[in-house]
Amino acid sequence: MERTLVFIKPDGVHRRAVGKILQRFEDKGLKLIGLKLAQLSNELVNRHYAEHTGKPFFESLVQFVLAGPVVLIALEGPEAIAVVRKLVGATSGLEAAPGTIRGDFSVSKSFNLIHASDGPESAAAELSRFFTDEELVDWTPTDWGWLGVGAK
Ligand code: 3AN
Repeated sequence: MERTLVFIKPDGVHRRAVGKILQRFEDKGLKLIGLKLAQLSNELVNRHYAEHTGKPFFESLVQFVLAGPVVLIALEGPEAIAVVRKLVGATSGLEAAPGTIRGDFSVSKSFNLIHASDGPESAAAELSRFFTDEELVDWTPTDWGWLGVGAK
C-alpha cells in the first residue's frame, strides 16, 4: 500500500474541474485520506519546485501556481504513486494520452491542471510538506474487499 500527494493547480480550480478530477481518483478505487483548499505561499511553491530553479519556465511556473487556490489531495492505494501518475498523464497536455486527466483537459505544457508525486521519496516529502499527520485520516472503505485490495 502506498500514499501519494496530488494537487489541482489554480487552472483546474478556476476552470471548475475539481469535482471531475476527484471523480477520476474515486472511480479508480483510490482512498481519499486528505483534502483541503489552500492558497500556497511563495516560499512553499519555491521549495516545492526547487529542482526546476533556473529553468526558463521556473518563474512563470511559480507565478502560475500562486495565481489562485490549489486543492491538495492525499491518496492511498496499491501502487498509488504509479497508478496516479498514469491517471494524470504526460507533463504536456499536448502529449498526454486521451483518457488521462491532462490528455482530456489540457492543451498546454504549463497549464496542465495537476501535480502528482513522481516516486516514493517525493511522495513522502510532499505529503509532509502539505499535510500534518493529524490531517491524514486512516479509514477503511467498505468496498475495499470488492476492489480486490489486499487480495492475491
Ligand atoms: P510533472 O508535473 O509531469 O512531474 P515536471 O516535474 O517535469 O512534470 O514539471 C513540473 C511542472 O513544471 C509541470 N507540471 C509543468 O507545469 C511545468 N513544466 C515542466 N516542463 C515545462 C515546460 N517545458 N514548459 C513549461 N512548463 C513546464
